[in-house]
Amino acid sequence: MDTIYTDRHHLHATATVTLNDEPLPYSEVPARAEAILAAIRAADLGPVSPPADHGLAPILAVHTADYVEFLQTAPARHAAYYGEPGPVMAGRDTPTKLRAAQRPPDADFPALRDYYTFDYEDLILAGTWDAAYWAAQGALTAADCVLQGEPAAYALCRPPGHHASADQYGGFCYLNNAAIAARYLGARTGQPVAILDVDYHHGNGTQSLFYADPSVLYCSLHADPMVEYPHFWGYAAERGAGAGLGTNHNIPLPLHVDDAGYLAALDDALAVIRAFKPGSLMVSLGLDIADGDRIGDFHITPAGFHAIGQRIAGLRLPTVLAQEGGYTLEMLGQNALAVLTAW
Ligand code: Q9C
Ligand code: ZN
Repeated sequence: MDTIYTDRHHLHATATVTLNDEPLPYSEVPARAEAILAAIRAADLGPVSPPADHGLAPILAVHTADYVEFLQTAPARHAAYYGEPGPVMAGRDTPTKLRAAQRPPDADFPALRDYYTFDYEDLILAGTWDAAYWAAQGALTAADCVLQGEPAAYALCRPPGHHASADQYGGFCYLNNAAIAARYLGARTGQPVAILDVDYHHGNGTQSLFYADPSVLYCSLHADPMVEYPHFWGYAAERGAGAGLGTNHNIPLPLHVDDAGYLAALDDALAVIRAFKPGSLMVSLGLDIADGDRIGDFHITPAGFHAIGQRIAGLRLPTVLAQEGGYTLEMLGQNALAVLTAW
């Protein structure tokens, strides 16, 4: 299988960031992608290629122009407002959960910063835009591989994407790599696209982007939002809207689910995808469902990951996989390979 990877993700790294003179704890680190890359190379999974530049157009087919401009300029806006460089960190003085219809004025940088995020844990660093841009290009380049006839391709994306909506970042995500590639696949093939999201967390950004779109099915297995991030989305009752009613399918799972419980739910998801009759499949590949993950609380073993890969590959759809979460460095390579070697 082809892997698309660039080391430009290192531009988004919080290692030197401090908060009140303490290092900032942050699990979404460059070593995640390095660990997966090393395993892919050691196992000789297939060629590793850099992304091709598809420009801004496919990104702007998913994200609003004002949001993209904000991500590009946030560090400079921060410096101009505070008189010192970033990092840009959301504050807690604006009611962002009650999303205002009105974008704040440019002069009110703190309000603008909080307007474009739905949580308080992410940073925009000087290199965040470039890293996110190239992650999205990686997903698009993996999509090109399947458009050219490969059965599957893997985008080793960092930062991840599935929490990012049209105009908000959060949950370590800035540009929604999977959504960008899914919309591109749909446009290029003229056929419906299914997105299967196996990350531990519900992909609220992806859901929101395609909620009323009947041409894209979003189907997600994730920890019950009643007890897990992102808390406000991911319930089974969220089924789509308007012409897209019925093309959103959430399967919340209890904490501590094991291989058998997960695979039974996955079979339900795959039946929904088969019934939708997509022309291609986008997989949001979160490895934070692993037993022992630093953030996730599921218990999927390497054998479980391989079974997950085999069942998804059994759909026999042209498949693009984009890396999402997964936080215990020691396990990422083995678990990624367990999935990818199923093709
Ligand atoms: N105390 C992805 O996996 N933080 N994002 C949870 C834990 C948010 C995860 C808080 C986790 C976001 C792509
Ligand atoms: Zn996750």
